[in-house]
Amino acid sequence: MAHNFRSDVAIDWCPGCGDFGIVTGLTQALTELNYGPNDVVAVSGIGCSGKTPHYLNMAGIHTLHGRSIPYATGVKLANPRLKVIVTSGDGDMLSIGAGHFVAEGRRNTGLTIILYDNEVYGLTKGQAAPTMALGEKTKGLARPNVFGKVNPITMALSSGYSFVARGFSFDTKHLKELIKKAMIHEGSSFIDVLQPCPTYNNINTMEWYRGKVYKMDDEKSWDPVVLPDTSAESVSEKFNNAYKRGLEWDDKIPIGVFYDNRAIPSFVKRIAEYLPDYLNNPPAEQIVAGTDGYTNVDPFKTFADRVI
Ligand SMILES: Cc1ncc(C[n+]2csc(CCOP(=O)(O)OP(=O)(O)O)c2C)c(N)n1
Ligand code: SF4
Repeated sequence: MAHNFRSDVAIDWCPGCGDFGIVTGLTQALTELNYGPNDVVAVSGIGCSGKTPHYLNMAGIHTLHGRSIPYATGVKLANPRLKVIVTSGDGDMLSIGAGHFVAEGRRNTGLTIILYDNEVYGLTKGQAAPTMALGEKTKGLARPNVFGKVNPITMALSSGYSFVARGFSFDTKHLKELIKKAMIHEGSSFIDVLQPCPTYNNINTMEWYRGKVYKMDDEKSWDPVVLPDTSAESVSEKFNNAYKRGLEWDDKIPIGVFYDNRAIPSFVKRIAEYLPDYLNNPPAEQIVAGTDGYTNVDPFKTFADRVI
């Protein structure tokens, strides 16, 4: 029988919050991919979005503000067989966590990062998050936003993420399909999910998004996939097309897959190339202590063997 990924914990998000649609899309994707509770781990930072692991019936870690990626990287590298999902707010990921976000793009570890993008810091009462436009004034702000905005899509592309997509939390079916694609992607995947925060953001509402989002996947000519035999010229064309689409944010906002490069080896694969036993005997499965409780690990030998 398929595992039920929704936990019994009562959800305390506000009515109408876009977070609900993300959890629905995520749990449906995990079920359709036939994962069991021991196949996946969810890691979050701090924020309304950070509560997600509590609502999932599987292993999860609610970590420090902005630090979900380092924790998730540790989980993935300790046991590369696990699928590791990061659920994080735009404040958590792109403000305090921005350095980790960029570093993860370069590594391509194999995490699936889901950005809960509501343009505000929901949990701390509606301050401007890094995705809010300069001069915007939501009801949570005393004065118009004085900061410029970052663009999560172009930021992910420039950081090196090999799978970059955008979904909308009120199109759960479409989001579920994006999450499935992201999870089977070998390298790191990033999905920017547009979601309303009805409590603090009265501008980017469900209706506002509904009137603007369109699906790139509906266009027959849109092909974001790079395979190992794709020519260098075509790779740069696909990347440039993705970047150009990533800049669209006016009357029309694209959702769907911007870029899906399957040719870049994941960090796990790169490590396995110089530590031949890594995948057969990953750190999480090694016996690190004897029956006396003392460590078996000899760091001097480990480094002598592995570091040139
Ligand atoms: C080191 C640190 N700095 C600041 C905070 C306060 N804080 C808690 S949640 C949060 C922002 C959450 O916003 P976002 O990531 O956009 O998530 P949302 O609540 O909108 O889902 C902040 C600044 C904290 N908990 N820890
Ligand atoms: S404050 Fe906003 S983001 Fe947080 S639960 Fe309420 S509606 Fe959702």
